[in-house]
Formats: sequence, C-alpha cells, structure tokens
Amino acid sequence: MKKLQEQAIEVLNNNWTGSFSIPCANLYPFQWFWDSGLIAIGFAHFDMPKAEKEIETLLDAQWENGFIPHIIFHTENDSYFPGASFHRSDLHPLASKKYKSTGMTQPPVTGFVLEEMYKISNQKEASLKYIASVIDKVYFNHEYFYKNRDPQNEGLVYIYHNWESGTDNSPIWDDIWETMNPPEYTFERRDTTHVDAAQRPSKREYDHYLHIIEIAKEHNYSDEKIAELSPFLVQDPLFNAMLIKSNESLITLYKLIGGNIDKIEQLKKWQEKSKESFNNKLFDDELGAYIHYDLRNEKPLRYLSSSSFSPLFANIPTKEKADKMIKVMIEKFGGEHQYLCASFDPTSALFNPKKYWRGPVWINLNWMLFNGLNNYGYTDIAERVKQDTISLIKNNGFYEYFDSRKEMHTNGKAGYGGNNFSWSAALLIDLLE
Ligand code: 2M8
Repeated sequence: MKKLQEQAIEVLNNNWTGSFSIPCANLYPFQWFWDSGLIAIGFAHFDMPKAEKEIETLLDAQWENGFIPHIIFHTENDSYFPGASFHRSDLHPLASKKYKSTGMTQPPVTGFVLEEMYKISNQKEASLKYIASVIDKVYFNHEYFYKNRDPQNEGLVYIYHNWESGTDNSPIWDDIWETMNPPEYTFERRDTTHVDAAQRPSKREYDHYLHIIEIAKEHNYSDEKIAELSPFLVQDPLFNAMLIKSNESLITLYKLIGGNIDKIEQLKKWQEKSKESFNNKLFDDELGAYIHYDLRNEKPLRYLSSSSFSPLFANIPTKEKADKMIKVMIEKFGGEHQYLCASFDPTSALFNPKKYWRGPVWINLNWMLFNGLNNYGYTDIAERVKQDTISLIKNNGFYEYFDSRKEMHTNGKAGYGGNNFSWSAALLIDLLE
C-alpha cells in the first residue's frame, strides 16, 4: 500500500484542472472559495506553483467591489445543481465580467492561507514576492466585508445564506427555517445522484436554500437589500474567526513586505473591534463556548458545534475562556466512543453522525482545531485531534466527512459524502509534516 502522503498527493493532482482544483469529481465540479484556500496549503508542501496558481485563479474572480464568490463556474457542467444559470450573479452591477459565479461568498481563509504558504516555503524571498502581488486583493476583500456586511458597525460580519457558512445543513439553521415558509420548488437535485441521500440535506432544506437566493436575485444581489430583507442573516463564529485570523496574517505579511502603514493600521482597528464584540456577543457563558447570533430575529442560536471551538484558531478567547471551552469539548465531544471532533454536539437530540454537517467529523475543522489547541498549549488534546484525523482517513479513505462514532469504524465504511476529496488530502499532508 502506498504511503498515506503519496495517496494524498495523488488525490490532489487528480483534482487539479490546470489552473484550480475541484473539491471532488462529479459532486463538486467547479472551484469553491474556502476549498481552494485549504487545498493550496496542501500543494504548498510539494508543488508551490500549483498552490500559487490556485489562489491566483480564485482572486481573479474577485468582483469590482472586493467580493469573492463561493463558487466559480469555470466550465459548463450539469452534474451540479444549482449552477450558474440559477445563481445569475451577473445581475449584480459589479460582478466579474470574466467568470460566472454565485452571488454569495464563503469563509475568508485566503489571508491565513497566504501566511501558511509563506511558512511552508523554502524560497522565502520568491514567496514574499508572490504574496506582494496578490495581498491587496485579499485586503480589498476584507474591506468589502466590513463596509457591506456589518450594518450595526460591530466588527462582526453577517452571512446571508447557509451556503456562505460552509456548514450547510447544520441543525443551527433549523431555527431559521422555522421562521420561513418557502414555496415547494420543482428542480432536479444532482448531489443525490452521486451520494446516498441519507448523507445529504433534504428536499425541503433545499427549498429554503433556493428561496433565500431568489430574494437576493430579485434585488440584484444588493448588499443593502439583502441586509434589509434576507430571512437568513447570521453572525457566524466560524466565519468571523476566519476573517479575524486572516486579518492577523495580513498584518504579519504586510510587515514582512514593508510599507503599507495605512493598511496595517486599518487592519489593527478592525481586529480590536472585532475581537471585543466577538467575545462580548458570541461567547455563551452557560454553554462554555461560542455560538451563532441570528441578526434577523435578534436572538442567539444557543447550540454547540465544531464552529464553537474555531475561535481558538484565531486567538480570540482569553485563556480563561479557552479553559472552559476545552472542558466542554472533552466532556461533550470527546467521550471515549467518539472521534474528535463531531461537527455538532453529540449529546444533542439533533445530532446525526451520518448526515453532512449535522454530526460527522470534517477534516478542515479538525485541522483548525489542531492548530488552535496548540496555539493555547493544549498539546495533548491537539495530538488526539491529529491522531483521530489520521485514523479516520487511514481506515476509510479520503472522504468528505466521517462518522464520529468509533463503533462504526470496523469495516472501513464510515467515510461519507464524496471520496478523493481535496481538502481532506491537502490538510492531511499538512498535519503529517
Ligand atoms: C459543501 O457545500 C456545497 C454548496 O456550497 C454543496 O453542498 O453543494 C460544503 O461542505 C461546503 O463547505 C464546501 O465548500 C462545498 C465544496 O466542498 O461543499
């Protein structure tokens, strides 16, 4: 059997199209924002030009207002629904004229990805030159968020669609679906032709997803109108933690490049305000971790998920808060029968260890938690997250998500969703370094 690293490299090379990577054949045949970023970290270990090209292609699809879309439809491919003709991002006056895309975004990972690439590089000067050629686009993207996605000027940006969160069908969104009553749309799902329907969102959930897009389209994806009318308007701890982590990386990288004093100052201002609001508004003392906030209905969404711990990665909690979080992580998510870290609270009645973002373990979140836990010196539990991640992939393959229950891992069939999935391969390469 080939070594795990070699297999991971093969997965990445097979999903490489020449200028970007697809997350997974058939199921996800285009370029996705946060997938691309995380994939670049894997490539950086063995093929830096591909890593650089991946990010360059992503940033090439940036809109004139700094926005970066969540899917870039580089090719015509009807194996995915909803495609470009449904999303119609061209309705927005500042959308890219070059690429078809969605009119929504995803967690802004690009800033910290550039820093990871720099750290991995053994040609620091060349890497810095590359970073200098793209970094302003990332800064412009962050400026877009603070200018357009923070209506109450809190330093916390909103997402207007569950697909922007990356954690698409988390039980956290169920509360929001209850406030909506979308029509029963007629459409042909493509995902369930590639993957067992039991592992994917339901038809009714898709009605909600499509309905939010219809509202945004009616208003040509205007940010002001979305803030005013979208039934889904959420401050997400994972999304905001990614932005804060990326801000920090931009500060570090701009300092290395030299100059750019004004941008560094602005980034520091964003950081200060964002971190303060994040801790004041999103930390739930009783639950002992971070939660989502429903800005449309002005109420906290009091659930624990792997996103609740992601602020560790961005150095957001104080040591005192972090200690509380670790306790909760071990008690609720880290029982001896569970692999770390389930995407949703295993002690909740809503937990479903087979269904997409309602319980299974995801490698991208594990990678963030591993790094976040190490940041704070929780090296034992970090090591457990790492070993669990390696075991899950070794025993099942490079799947998209994995059953968190250990008893399910007896026959190598506890990997779910797509196989040969890019970020599972990319981040494993990074973890094994
Ligand atoms: C999943 O989301 C897409 C929509 O964006 C889908 O289900 O069709 C999510 O896991 C998301 O986080 C990920 O970026 C995407 C591609 O891997 O797939």
